[in-house]
Parts: sequence; structure tokens; C-alpha cells
Amino acid sequence: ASIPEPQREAWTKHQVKGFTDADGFEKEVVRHVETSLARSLFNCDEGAAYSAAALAFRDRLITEWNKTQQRQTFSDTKRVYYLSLEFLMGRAFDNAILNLGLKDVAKEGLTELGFRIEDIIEQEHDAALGNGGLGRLAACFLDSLASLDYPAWGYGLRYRYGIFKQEIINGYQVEVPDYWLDFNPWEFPRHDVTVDIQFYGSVRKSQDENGKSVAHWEGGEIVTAVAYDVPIPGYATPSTNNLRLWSSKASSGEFDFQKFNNGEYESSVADQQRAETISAVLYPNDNLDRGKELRLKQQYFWVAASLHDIVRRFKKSKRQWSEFPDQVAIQLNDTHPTLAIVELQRILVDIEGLEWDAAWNIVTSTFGYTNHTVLPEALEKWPVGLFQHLLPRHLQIIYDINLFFLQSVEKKFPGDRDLLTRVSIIEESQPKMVRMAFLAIVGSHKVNGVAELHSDLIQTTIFRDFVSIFGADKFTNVTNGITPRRWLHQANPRLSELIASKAGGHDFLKDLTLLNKIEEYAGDKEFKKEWAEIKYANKVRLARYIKQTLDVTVNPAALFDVQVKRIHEYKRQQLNIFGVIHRYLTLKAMSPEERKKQQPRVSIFGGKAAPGYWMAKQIIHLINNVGAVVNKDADIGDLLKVIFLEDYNVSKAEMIIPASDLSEHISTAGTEASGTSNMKFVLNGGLIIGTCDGANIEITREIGQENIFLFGTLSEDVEELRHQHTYGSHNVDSNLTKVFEAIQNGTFGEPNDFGAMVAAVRDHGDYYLVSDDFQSYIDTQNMVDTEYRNQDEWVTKCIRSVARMGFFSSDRCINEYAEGIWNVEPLAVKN
Ligand code: F58
Repeated sequence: ASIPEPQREAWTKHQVKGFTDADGFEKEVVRHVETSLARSLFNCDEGAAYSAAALAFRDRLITEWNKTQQRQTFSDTKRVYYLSLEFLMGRAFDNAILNLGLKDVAKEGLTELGFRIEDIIEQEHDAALGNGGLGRLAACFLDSLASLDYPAWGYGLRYRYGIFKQEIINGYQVEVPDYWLDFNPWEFPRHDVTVDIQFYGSVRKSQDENGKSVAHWEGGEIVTAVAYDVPIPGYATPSTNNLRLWSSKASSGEFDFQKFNNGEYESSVADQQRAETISAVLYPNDNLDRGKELRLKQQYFWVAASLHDIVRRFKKSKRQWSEFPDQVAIQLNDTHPTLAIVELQRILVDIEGLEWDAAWNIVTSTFGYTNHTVLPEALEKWPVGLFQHLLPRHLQIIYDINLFFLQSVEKKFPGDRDLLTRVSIIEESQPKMVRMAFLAIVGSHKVNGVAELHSDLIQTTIFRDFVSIFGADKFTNVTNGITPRRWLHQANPRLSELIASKAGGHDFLKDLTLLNKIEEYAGDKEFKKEWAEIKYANKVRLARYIKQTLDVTVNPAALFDVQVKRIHEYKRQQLNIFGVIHRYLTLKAMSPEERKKQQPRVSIFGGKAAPGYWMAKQIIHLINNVGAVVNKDADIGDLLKVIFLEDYNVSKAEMIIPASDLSEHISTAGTEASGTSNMKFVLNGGLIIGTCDGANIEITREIGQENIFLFGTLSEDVEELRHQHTYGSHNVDSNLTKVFEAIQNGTFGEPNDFGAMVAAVRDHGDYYLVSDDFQSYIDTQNMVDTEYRNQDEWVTKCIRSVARMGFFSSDRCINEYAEGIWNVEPLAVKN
């Protein structure tokens, strides 16, 4: 309902203007302390100061956000909808003040009010609605979409509990729930934006007046989706996009007032709780599909609410259905939202009455699908029986999609029964399964991988048949990227300023290729000195944090070697810790004189293990036990320290990454689709030790092979080696055998605790080729030691690498999606 013309003057007069200087900001902080928080200068601690400062900036964001949304509505251009079950946002405050260009204002204002901005930033709880790379990629994409002025919305779930908090107790991981919503100023509940979502029930068919069969999905239960909106500010632009997260609650129709009236409070409340369970918790698995019913419920709940919202918005434009793909592009972040394909077909056919083929044309022109893994255990499949029970009409539609698809395959490749079995969306197994990746391919117009090697691999292995069916044009690559705003400007402000001083200001934060301007300073003495000082200061900060949290003293002058990411056998933290043990044994065997010549190193690990992944937990346990022995060994001193940082998350990454000299990206070749932290480390002036896998390959191409430490088996040789392990003889590397002996003689605690880790390599086929790559890993680490001692040359390498990292901005990546997949354009902001 809009305000009539005569009264609008009053509105314009009182339009919120928003502060632009420290004084204005302080006024807003004090107002929020005294009104929103009902406190005063007598009881304003850092928590309250954060809350008030966040509310003050939130007000600023809302004004721009409203304008952006109005602009998008009036211009009526095509929008992008990014559907992701995970958005790993981290903190919002620091990001908001930087993107608004008001960090100095915030700093000055907070200082005048008696606070240090660093302490205030630390008060914020991370928004941790994701597991790892996939969720963080979605967050970087939102930042780029807004910064580049694309009309785009994110859609996700508002989990009450994000990824668990990790505690390390006696060397073991313990999971603690992450209840993060106590105070969240960054979200806006939209109690008026709700969608009723149906589950279970049955399908009745009838005939319409023309004799056409119509399906009616009836009965079952209803859960209500409530929208919560999160503003996403762009950098150096007023554009502020929207992330809409759905929360589940019992539908008012469903809540049993009768029961309540009869005094059966408990059972009526139980219904309510059951509904709220849907959006209660993020599943903590990374690269593993566990097939739980609640997970499928989450997926449908979120997808159905989002599509309803998108369709509702489209219908307001009063266009023909055939124009839907001109107005709407939907990107599926992995297969988790694949049901959106089926749901849109259902809306168009069952509710809007379109013919099947016309509807299917619209559907396939609308969707794009991004694949993030080739690991078979991570490819989603759902039992047909579960679908039949939970979403009976959707199963029928899937059967029809499959039928028409297989008919088209049969037409193109007559008589190839094997092919039909291989590509069928329904796997003829016991029980029968719906293959979600195949459904996503059939229902999309583009399928992309996330790095060149990965995109090649999916086209030649898991999706090979689909390339011959649909043609190679349907498949493409979009190499991942990261946002330089968070991962350079925010995480490493001093380095960002140093770069700005030589790159002609901060434009490189919007066009990262401008980093190349610093290459001419790679030999500049003064520049290198400042560069090295910044790295050292970042290491001092991390060393201080290690002292505070673990009470271990590390020398900031030592080489900081970092591997932080989810713990997974394919990422091979076991290779790293076996290498550390080998280093320890080697140092122990040396004379004191020889030891003095060695390069001191701090091996830093961090990352969560999925709660049910016991091998990953064993790896964490071994790292901690090795640290306990090595860190107190007087023979070793500063030469080697082993650190496990608890509860790795986005805000810790912002502190750890700028402090790294060397980071490890050492997955078995062909297993890590892309990796994105590799890009963050290089961008912050650290070098990489890595395998020829994922984006490491493209990083090498960009920065030059002389600036990266590559080792290990190539992806084309992996299969053959695995075959040999299984069917030929398998001899474990001799240095690795000594490492195993040390583990088994109890050097690092109870040997049985690590039996499975050793056996996986020695007795069970060494699927991840730890033994095959061990010697080249050790040799390469020794090379790192040698090169690190030449600090002058090392710093030059770091500067050159940073200068050549322009390609890895998520801005480049989003522009590629916009042009090659979505066909959308930025919406210019007129002042
Ligand atoms: C990651 N996948 C890839 N999945 O492993 C990584 O190489 C890539 O850089 C990144 O995506 C972005 O493309 C990943 O993080 C998950 O965590 C899923 C969570 C939900 C269950 C299945 C795995």
C-alpha cells in the first residue's frame, strides 16, 4: 500500500539521511545504547558498544538496501537467484564499515566514546551457516554480486545452529552447539512474508473440461516458511543486495488449538517443535552425503519457499510465462537445491496449467548447475521410497522427466541399453535411488565445474555420457575466486595500504588485475622491507594468539607452515603430520651442531572433522599428540613447534592467513575440485606447497612455477597407482615406515589410537596415495627450508605472486557467470 500523493511531502521531509562523519556516528551509537538497548554510559561494556555500533551501521545499510530494491523493481530487469544451502558469512560489522567506506569514521567515533575498534569487532559472533569452501564461495559471490551492481538475491536456510564449535579436550575434538542468534542485528524478520510448504499426502488425478489429466497433491502436513532478510552491501557502491533466509514454524492452520484448549499443551507444543526442527541445524558433513530424511525436508522446504517467492515476484510483472527465463536466472550451488527444477515444473504444469513441453522449456532455460566434487561418496542420491512418502507428486514428475529424457537418448543412440541404464535419473539399485546430479544436468542449460582440471574431469568421468548426449557446449568451467575486500583489505589492512600506495590507490579492490602495478617493486629495497615488516607483524599477532590460547611460545621469526581447512583424508592432513614426525625424527637424530643449522618451523593446523568421521578425528588426535611431545622436547626448542588451532572459522582465517609463510594444499591429485584458501594465502603474500590439483594448477600458470612448490603424483596417474596397490604389490616408502614405527612404539601416545590411520596406508590400498607422494613431499619441504633462508629472494617471490593474482577475484568469476550462464547485466546506479 503506497502513501497518497498529498501526504508524500511529509515523508520526503523526514527521509533518513544517514551519518557521514564521526560525530553523526557517535550520536547514533549513544541513541541506540539509550533506546534500543535501554542502557547508559554507566553500563555500556564492549558487548553493548558493539550492539549499538552495529545497529547504527545497520540503519545506514537499510536505507541503501531499500533504494536498491526499489531500483531493481522499477527497472524490471533480469535478476539472478543464487540458491545455496550454505552461506558462510563470518562477521558482518567490519565488512559493512569497509564496504561503506566508513571504517575511519567508526574508528574515530568509537575511540571518542572510549573503545578500541579492534575489540568491538571481536565482539561479533561469526555467522557460520556453512561447512567450508562451498559455503564460503557463496558468501564471496554475494559480495561480488553487490559490488558489481548485479540485481541478485541469495536464498538459503536460517539455521538456528550453524556449524558446531570445536573444542579440543585431551587432544580430541569435542563438538559444542553454535547457537548464534542471541543478538543478530544483521537480519530483518519479515513476519508478513511467509509461504506454506506441504509435505507427505497423496496425489489424485482428475480430468479438466478438455479431457486433460490434472494432478492434485492433497493432504499431508503444512509447515510455514518465514523470511529473514540480510542486507549485503557492495564495496564502493550504494548497491545493497538481499540474502533471504527461511525459517520454519508451525503453520497457524496446523497448530492444534483444539488440543491446546483441551489442556494438551505438551502435545500441541510438540507439533510446533517438529515444524521448527526443519531449519534448526546445519548438517556438519563436508563432502559426504548421509541421506537423512530431515535433510531432504530441509531441501524441499527451502527450495519451495524460494521458488514461490520468485514466481510471486515474476507474476507481479504481468508477463507471459514464456518470458520467465528473460527475467529470472537461478543458479544451483551443488545438487542440494535440485528439487527446484521439479518444483518449478510442478508449479507451471499443475498450478498454472501449462503444457508439459512449454513448461519444461522454461525450466531448463532458467537453471544452471554448479558441481563441486567428483568424490562418489559426496554425490547425492535419495531412495525412491523416501521421495514417494515425503513428496509423492515430485516423484511422479521426476519419473516423467526421466521418461522423456531416456526417450530422447534412445532416439539419438538407438538400442544402447547400457547407456540408458548408466544415465537414468533413477538408479536401478536395491533400493532404487534418485540421482540428483543427473536430474540437475537434465534440468539445466549449463553445468559448470569450479576449476579447469575439475571441469575437465567431470566431463571425462562422472558426466561423460551426458557430454555425448547434450554436446560439449552445455558444459563449461568457471574457476572459483575470492573477494579481495574481505580477504585482503579487511584481513590484512596494512598490506592493502602498502599495495594502494604503489598501485595508484584502492582501485585494485574493484579490479584486482591492477595488482600487476606492484610487480615493478618486487626488487625495491624499501618496498620489500615494508612488505617483510607487515608479514612479521601479522606473525607476531598470531604468535600472541597461540600463546594466549595454547600457552605455547612460538618464534615469529620461524617459518610458519599452515594447513587450515576441513579435516578430510583426501585433503591429506595425515601426509602433513607424517611429514612433521619425519622432521622430528630427523632432528632428533642430529648432533647439536647440525641442528643449529636447521631452519626453525612452526607447523600450524586447524579445521573441523565431521562428527561422524572417525578417521578425521583420529588425524586431529595424532596432530595434538605429536604437538604435546615435540613442543616440550628440549632438544628441539624453536626448531619445530606443532600447533592445532581450535575452532577454525572465517574470522580466525582472517587472522591466520595473513600470518602464513607457506600453506599446504596437498590433496591427492584429482580430488580437490578447486580449493579457494590457496588463493587467499597467495593474495596475502604467502607461498604454497601443493599438488597438481584444483586451482593450484591455474595459480601456478598465473604466478609462475618458480613461485610455487609443487610435488606428487599427477591426476592422470592416480588410477593406475590405485590399481597397482590393490592388485600388485604395495611397498610403503622407507621414510614413512620409520614414521609408522615411531607411532607404533608409543612415541606419540597409545599406538592403537592411530592404528586405522597407519593401516589405511600400509594395509588397505592407500587410496589417497600418501606413501607414493611421501618422498617427494619431504624433498620439497627441504627445498622450502633452503629457499626460506634466502629471505631477500623469498620476499621477491611473494611480491611477484601477489602482483599476478588478479585472475582469482570472485568479481572475475561472477562476470563469467553473468555473461556465460545467466545472461544478466549490472544495473547502473545513477546518483
Ligand atoms: C568444496 N566443496 C570443494 N562441499 O571441496 C572445494 O574444492 C571447492 O573449492 C569449494 O567447494 C568451492 O567450489 C565443499 O565445500 C561441501 O562442504 C558440501 C557441504 C554439503 C554436503 C556435501 C559437501
